[in-house]
Amino acid sequence: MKASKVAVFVLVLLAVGLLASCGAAATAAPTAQPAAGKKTYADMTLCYPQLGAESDWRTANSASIKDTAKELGIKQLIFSDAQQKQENQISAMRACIQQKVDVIALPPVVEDGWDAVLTEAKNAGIPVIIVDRSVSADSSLYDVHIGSDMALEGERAAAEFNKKFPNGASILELSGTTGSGAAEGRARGFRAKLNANIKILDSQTGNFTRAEALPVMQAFLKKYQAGTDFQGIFIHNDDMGIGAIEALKAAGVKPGDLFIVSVDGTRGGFQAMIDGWFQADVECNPLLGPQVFEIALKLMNGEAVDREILTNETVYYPDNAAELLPSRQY
Ligand code: GYE
Repeated sequence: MKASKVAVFVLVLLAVGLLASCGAAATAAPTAQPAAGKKTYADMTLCYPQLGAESDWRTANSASIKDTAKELGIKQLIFSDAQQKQENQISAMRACIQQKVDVIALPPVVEDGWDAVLTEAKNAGIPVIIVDRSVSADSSLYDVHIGSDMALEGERAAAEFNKKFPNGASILELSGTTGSGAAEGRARGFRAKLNANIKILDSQTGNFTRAEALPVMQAFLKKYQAGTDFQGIFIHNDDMGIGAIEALKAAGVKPGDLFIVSVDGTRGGFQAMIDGWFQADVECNPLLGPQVFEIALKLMNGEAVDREILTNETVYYPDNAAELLPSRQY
């Protein structure tokens, strides 16, 4: 090609390029496209070191995370199950840090003992969302907490006992995993609001599982006479409530003999209300997937987020449990 022809060719190329870019600018939808350099869900690798599979609440929480990841089309979800062991969660987190994931969303099994690994994530520049239960670590070590107000749930449970027993009573408590934000918060809120004339006779942990609650309830029933020594039970989740019901049935206790308040609002809890075992079920919502990913994307893009995002919840009662059960999602 001669020099003049080359020049014309280059000019034509430049003109075509210019036209193409003008056209693109004119037709691009201003909001549908991500702003230049902005990350999208397709860029996201999110690490979710789930704490276990101890309850129906947890199963629903895991499903919410997995389903939302699929719906949004994120690049990769690194999901693991720590079987209620903090050391497993910590090693899963360390593997994610090594892999340089974009965001870690951690549902911590217990409150204490996270400082070291959170510092490692921070030093690696990986944002951390604490999901569901809280941590005791300094809030500078993570970006945001998304979950329920566990103390408020305990307060709501206490209000039910106060209403039922204006002249006082003795009750038992079947509590969740020792040292977990859920159990500690519920116990704290419960004690803060419970009337002074209602005595907590005994409190033992059933680790949030049906299997562990059953023998705890059996031991309670050996020690204390239902109806005489105690009139009610505060149970920290529906799964433990279902385990406790088995023990109560075996001991000849009938639905309604005791005033039982549980937490979560799972289908199992609704069934227990319909069957007359639970007199109230304090809601705790596990469907946190959509919020977790929305906040994760904001963090990836360096956008500001609230430091504490609390779930809006209520209390359910037996009177409309049968009506609501078919629409329960977990
Ligand atoms: O109430 C219980 C689960 O942390 C809120 O953990 C969660 C609790 C929930 O095992 O069922």
